Amino acid sequence: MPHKFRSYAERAQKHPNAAARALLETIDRKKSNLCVSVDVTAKADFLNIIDVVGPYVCLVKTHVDIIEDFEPSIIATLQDLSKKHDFLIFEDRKFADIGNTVALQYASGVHKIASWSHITNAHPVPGPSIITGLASVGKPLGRGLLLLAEMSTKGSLATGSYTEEAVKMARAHNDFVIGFIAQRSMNGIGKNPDDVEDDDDFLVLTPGVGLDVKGDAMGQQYRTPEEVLTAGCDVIIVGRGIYGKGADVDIQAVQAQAERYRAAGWSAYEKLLQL
Ligand code: 5FU
Repeated sequence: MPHKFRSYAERAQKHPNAAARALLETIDRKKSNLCVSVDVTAKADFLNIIDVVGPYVCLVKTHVDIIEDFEPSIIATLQDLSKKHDFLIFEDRKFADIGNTVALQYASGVHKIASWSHITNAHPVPGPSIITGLASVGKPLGRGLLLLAEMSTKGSLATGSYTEEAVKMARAHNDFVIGFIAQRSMNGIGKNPDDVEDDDDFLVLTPGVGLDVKGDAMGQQYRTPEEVLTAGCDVIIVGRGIYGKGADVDIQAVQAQAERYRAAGWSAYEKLLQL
């Protein structure tokens, strides 16, 4: 691939999308390419974990629909924590319906995702209308969208021409689509390799990251931060590797793991910068 490795700071200066710029600037400022995925079901655990990992992350990823005792004040507190610790918010909603429906799901209902989530994501399976639908809500608010071009799970169907079509859809809507959930760089995919005229600058956020285990019992597959960064990904997404697997959250261990993954992600990036 003809693309030269560029620093987060350099990319931040040139990126046309406000949400992408904000994320790249945050990564550079905090020296963290770590996104923590906070997949816990109790409000207290959710907010305690975010308060503890906040200093170590550029982004907090949520699945708000799994919180048992959800109430709108959780969002206000999440926004306060985002300001206190200087991170952005990514609701991992994985929209997958027709444009009209996803626009309603994004703006309305109990969660009103568009009003607080800087970044969200969608499956490209319905075709470009899913982007148009979400953009009608998100673009005026300065939000950014990621397409799921690949997944981390064993046997994922998002491969080959599906991935390539996702990249083409993103390229055609790069005022709102800032990048992908994927397992490697998506820049240049589906283009003539000699065509360096209009370089892509898609962000790649990558789940399936773990330092201690290679997978779980339900098809998840893990790679190390170094493997992921070397494959051209920009942000490592870590869930259970940081907040643990037991019913009780050990908040000191969570803090230690967040710092461990931040350091691993950042040293992998620094190695690439020096090549
Ligand atoms: F799109 C994807 C994907 O391909 N794999 C994922 O694991 C999303 N995820 C999410 O990342 C998943 O929904 C979890 O929220 C998180 C990974 O959590 P883990 O505990 O690190 O496995």
